[in-house]
Amino acid sequence: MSENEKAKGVSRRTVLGTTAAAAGVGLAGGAAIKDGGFVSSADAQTKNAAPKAPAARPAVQKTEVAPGELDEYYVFFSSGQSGEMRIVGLPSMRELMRVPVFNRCSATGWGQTNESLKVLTEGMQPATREFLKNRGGTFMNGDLHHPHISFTDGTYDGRYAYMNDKANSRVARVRLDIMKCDKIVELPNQHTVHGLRLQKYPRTGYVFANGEDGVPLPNDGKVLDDPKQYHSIFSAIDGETMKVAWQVIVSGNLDNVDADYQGKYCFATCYNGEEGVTLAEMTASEQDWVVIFNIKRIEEAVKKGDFKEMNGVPVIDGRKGSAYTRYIPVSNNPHGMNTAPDGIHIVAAGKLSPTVTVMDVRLFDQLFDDKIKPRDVVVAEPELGLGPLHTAYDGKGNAYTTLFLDSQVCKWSIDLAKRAFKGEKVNPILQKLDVHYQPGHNHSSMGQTKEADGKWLISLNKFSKDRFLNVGPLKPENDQLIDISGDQMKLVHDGPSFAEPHDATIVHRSKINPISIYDRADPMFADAVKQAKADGINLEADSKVIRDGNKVRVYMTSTAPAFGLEQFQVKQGEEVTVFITNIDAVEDLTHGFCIVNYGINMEIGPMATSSVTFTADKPGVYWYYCSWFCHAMHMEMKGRMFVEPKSV
Ligand code: K7E
Ligand code: CUA
Ligand code: CA
Repeated sequence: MSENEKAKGVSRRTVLGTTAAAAGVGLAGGAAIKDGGFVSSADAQTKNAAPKAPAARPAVQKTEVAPGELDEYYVFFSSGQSGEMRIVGLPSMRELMRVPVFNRCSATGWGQTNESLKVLTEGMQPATREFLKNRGGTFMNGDLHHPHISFTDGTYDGRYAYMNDKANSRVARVRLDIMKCDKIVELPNQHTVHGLRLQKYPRTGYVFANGEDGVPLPNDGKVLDDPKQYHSIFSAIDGETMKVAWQVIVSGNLDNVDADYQGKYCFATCYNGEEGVTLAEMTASEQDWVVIFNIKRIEEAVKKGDFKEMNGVPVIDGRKGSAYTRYIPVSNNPHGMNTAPDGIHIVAAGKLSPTVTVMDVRLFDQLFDDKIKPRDVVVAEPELGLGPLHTAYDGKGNAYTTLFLDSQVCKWSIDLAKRAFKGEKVNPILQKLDVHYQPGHNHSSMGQTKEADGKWLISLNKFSKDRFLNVGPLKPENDQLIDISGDQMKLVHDGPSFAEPHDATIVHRSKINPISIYDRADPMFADAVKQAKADGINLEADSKVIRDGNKVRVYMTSTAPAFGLEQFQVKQGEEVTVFITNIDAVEDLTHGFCIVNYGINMEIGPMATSSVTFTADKPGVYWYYCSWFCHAMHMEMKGRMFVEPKSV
């Protein structure tokens, strides 16, 4: 390939084209992958060329949120391999907050404070704890794909966000009153958790988590290259206790999942019905399937003991032929699984097929009673375009499916698709809108609840290419805002984002009610309160050093602009725990605590206590300072730690 071709981005297209061809990835109807699946990129070059004249703007909903005004919606964004959850305001698309979950955070001390380490480690499998003993005690990375908000009666209740870590098979929960992660559970027996959705009715309830990769059970090295003995697992986690309630072994693997509005069923796409381990094997068949799980039957199986206990979890056999599941054949390698707000229709996106498969959940009772055949639950299968990945809804009977390869959002009518399926000569496609470029998920405002309001759609595009100032070879993703309130979709905003939003949940602001000042009884720092009590310390008043053998506990208050202690002394080699209590009961008055040249920093929110433990292994004078700008004399908010050398 010439330098010129490379410069034109041909390499990327060629790579995809070659891989796809090698794998025998065929698209139904003989459709070729248009331009290798990527937009032609003669203009995709990365010089900061003169700006193009902006296209004329059609009349749309107002996106400007003027200074002092607030957004109407919260968007809870995943960040993929960055490992955090992000909060964005819509329609401004301004990033409001980052909530560290599976990542380390320099600002807040997530991954370093005792409070965060407890969250990061308490739900670990014993073997993982052992494995990480000499590696910092926690995983350093995470891959957060799917953040979803807890439900009561089919709509958001503002209690929690739940999310998965594809990298290390974990599920986390963020408390929406303080926007901090309070629980993480590592799923046993499962290798990778990809799709994650919640029970919508009567409430959450269960957190459903798909196992993507198959591995031997147990995965202890006795079986290696014998894929026939590999299994994928589906998990249901209790959203209150954050313990795994039950797991189901499935045939094939699992990709994305969703649940009904009746609390009876959940369903997952499978792209590897072949149970292959190479790309060629995973795409060899004509068809894969959607697995439907019968929640009531599974709960009964747990009650009557029809399971094997593995790592403390009841594991049910739900492979083909089981009473607990049904397998609906769909075109090869489906991806997204999305329930419509009508509570009736569910849509599996074809990915390698230009079609999506629409099923009617009202037929599932008959399906499980064997009164109808699996394919009888399919009520439409419209052909939408190339690479359908995910579907969103407006609550008015329309669906919006992302077309990865076509770089478009396709708006279509569920009703017209059903009529076409019955043979009527109607076209279900209402509009196709170009997005920039290669969309994965898309989301509509309140669209994953029974209160879908049909106002906004965001398209989470995997490539931004020429849409922003060039920042080097690593480009941001592009989250595009689309007005869907009228008959026609209208693109209104480009929003760059760092690696890498897969999924987002758009929630009306009336559903979310965070606090501004911590309650002193907050469980996040209950351990610190307990330790202080044992040491005879009143955290809100006392600043004092407690010596306990080789351990030193340093308690201090922080109130702008001073720490309770201007100095403290420890001995080299001692294990030091510093507890800081922010006694400023003032909105937006956060302090930080950073020890220079000791690698320590943490956030202390208004009326919170934060603590950090380290070994004072370097002797000398070390200044500590407040890292959160809090006062006119913030620079002066500091003190000294003296580390007395070990006597030689
Ligand atoms: Cu489609 Cu992980 Cu939801 Cu990415 S997944 S796109
Ligand atoms: Cu306290 Cu800056
Ligand atoms: Ca397949």
